[in-house]
Amino acid sequence: MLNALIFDIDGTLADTETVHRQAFNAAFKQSGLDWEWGEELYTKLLLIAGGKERIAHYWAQVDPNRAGESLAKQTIDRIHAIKTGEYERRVAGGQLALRPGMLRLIREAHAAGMPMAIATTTTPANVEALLSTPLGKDWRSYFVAVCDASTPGRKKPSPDIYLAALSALNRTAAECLAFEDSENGLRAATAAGIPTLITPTAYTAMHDFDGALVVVPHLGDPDTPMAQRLAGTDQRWVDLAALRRWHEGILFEAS
Ligand code: XBP
Ligand code: MG
Repeated sequence: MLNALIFDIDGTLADTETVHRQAFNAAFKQSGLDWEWGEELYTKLLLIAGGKERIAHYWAQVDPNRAGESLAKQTIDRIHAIKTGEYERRVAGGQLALRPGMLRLIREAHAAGMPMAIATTTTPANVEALLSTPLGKDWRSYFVAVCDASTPGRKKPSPDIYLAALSALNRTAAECLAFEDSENGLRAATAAGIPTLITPTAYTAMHDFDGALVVVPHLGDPDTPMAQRLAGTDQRWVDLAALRRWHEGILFEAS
């Protein structure tokens, strides 16, 4: 029986990666670096979870000698702090809307007393900046736990962040449903044993989602319906009842 929902942030609750990419490029420029991450390169770099890890990976590719120096970690931390400030500035005040259906579902689940948690690789300040307008300044009250880059453990595709969320929720993996956008996220959630719903973005549409419980383009809303309808209904958006049906194994009908 479905007893908790666990949400990824980047690419899932909101299509954030273009803004992240813009923030990285602004930080590189402010740091006097001639690095520029275009969409094609960033799509590849997104396979590395974590902004600091992504910078380290790229630096090792373009300048392995300097990337290996003892002060490299301090340099990366400095660049990433600038990047986080640039990201916060770009999403603050609701500048970046949540993806279709996410706000509606979170409110429905909250009203129904369905426990929820967040399991993200991203920096805590980014979650605050993204959610404090659509969910309000007390956005944390919607979630039993917010597991993020400050949570001990390895980053996705390791299951660590989802195991931390399960522990905070005090739920078994089988009682939960995870929402993800990427192959790394799917691997992390399924390695923790959690059935997973995938809503891809342009950055992850080409990923392998084998093993997902269901893949939908987005959760839809009455005014932004999905192209498909839900099995046995004329409804074209995902609500708690649909999630319960999928979780019990009544699969999605695409038409
Ligand atoms: C996606 C990530 C993050 C973001 C950038 O996180 O891998 O690294 O791309 O944010 P999610 P930071 O698990 O929410 O999909 O620079 O703060 O890491
Ligand atoms: Mg994601």
